[in-house]
Amino acid sequence: MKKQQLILPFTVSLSLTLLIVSARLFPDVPSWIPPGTPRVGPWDAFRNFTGCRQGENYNGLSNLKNYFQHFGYIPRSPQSNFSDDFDDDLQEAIKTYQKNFNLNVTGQLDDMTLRQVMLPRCGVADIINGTTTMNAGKNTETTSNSDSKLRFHTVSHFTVFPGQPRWPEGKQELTYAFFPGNELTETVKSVFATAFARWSEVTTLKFTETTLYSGADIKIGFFNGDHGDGEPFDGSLGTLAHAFSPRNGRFHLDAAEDWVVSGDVSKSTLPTAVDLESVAVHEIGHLLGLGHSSMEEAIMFPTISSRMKKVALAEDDVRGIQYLYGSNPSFNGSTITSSPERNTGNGGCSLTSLWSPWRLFSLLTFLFFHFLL
Ligand code: TQI
Ligand code: ZN
Ligand code: ZN
Repeated sequence: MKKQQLILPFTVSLSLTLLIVSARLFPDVPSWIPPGTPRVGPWDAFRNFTGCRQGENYNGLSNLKNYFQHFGYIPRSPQSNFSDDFDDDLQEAIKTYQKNFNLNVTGQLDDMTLRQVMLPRCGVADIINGTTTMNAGKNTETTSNSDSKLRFHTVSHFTVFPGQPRWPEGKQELTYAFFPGNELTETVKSVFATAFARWSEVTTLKFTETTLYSGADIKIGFFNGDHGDGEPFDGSLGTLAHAFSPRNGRFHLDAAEDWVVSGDVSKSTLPTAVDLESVAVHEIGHLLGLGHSSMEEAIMFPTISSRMKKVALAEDDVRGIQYLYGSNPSFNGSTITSSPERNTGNGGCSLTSLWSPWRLFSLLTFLFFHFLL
């Protein structure tokens, strides 16, 4: 029942959107975003702040402070109107940001820093309640590598949750189950199985599906909006999914996304298409105890674009999961590449920052048919 309610209008409007797109507008994606075209992001104006100096005042600098506040680098305060002064708070924010993104920690608005700022990114803050999920919260020397000789050669970028929660050591086998109300097809379930296999390949963990939802270690479900855990979903894009740290096991996906289950997501005509396996691999990392990584290739890096597929674990993800659970004796590292399967499809749209007429159009078409049917 529920499945039909959810999926039918969805597929109908989806296919109509696709039809309209190919009939009235453009045959496929590359024709409207030519390869190599620099995409104009909402934060492009920040380019003008290159070289700004501390202690001086620059028109519009408060917008940059808002950006840093949004992502957790400047604490929220009751008086929220920022000045255009390059003050100490801003400099501290820049330094922490530079640490998190592996930039030279200069506290200056240099070219590389502003380039990073202007990139599309995940809408979720890097620092929540004063705790950074990335580099800056830790001391590179005391990271995971116990072998002191290796310290300077293998700087790890992965993170774990505070207190290093993980699944019990004696428990090699974790069960997962799908929320029965979703009535997912075998094809959808197999995407999760593949995603789990990517992590079990490199550790001694095993994942098996069980039909007993209430008794499963990991509970997977697609939900809309407010679904009772205090972390409501927000419709298309924005938050795509969330998973809790061990040993909670809840793995929720936003039912309102245009999930791509199979096929080439980069060829999708929908700018809002999101690759299910890519998100599943990332969320499973959280379920197992990994936080975000500051290494761009990593599955646990906190940015992914729509119409992008990124499913292969990077070395950093492997180091992270093996730090928590040890390695799989039969894993020889051969499947790990330092440039994992990533597909930017030259037009990967930002999750949070694309308000093109195109997106508006498809959104409206979607809503139109959604309510019509
Ligand atoms: N969901 C966030 C995420 O999974 C939720 C989140 C933020 C979170 N911080 C967390 C979950 C810490 C657990 C622990 O990162 S999301 C990406 C990414 C999202 C984001 O919908 O924004 C992916 C889901 F990292 F690429 F941006 C999947 Cl892959
Ligand atoms: Zn939830
Ligand atoms: Zn994440």
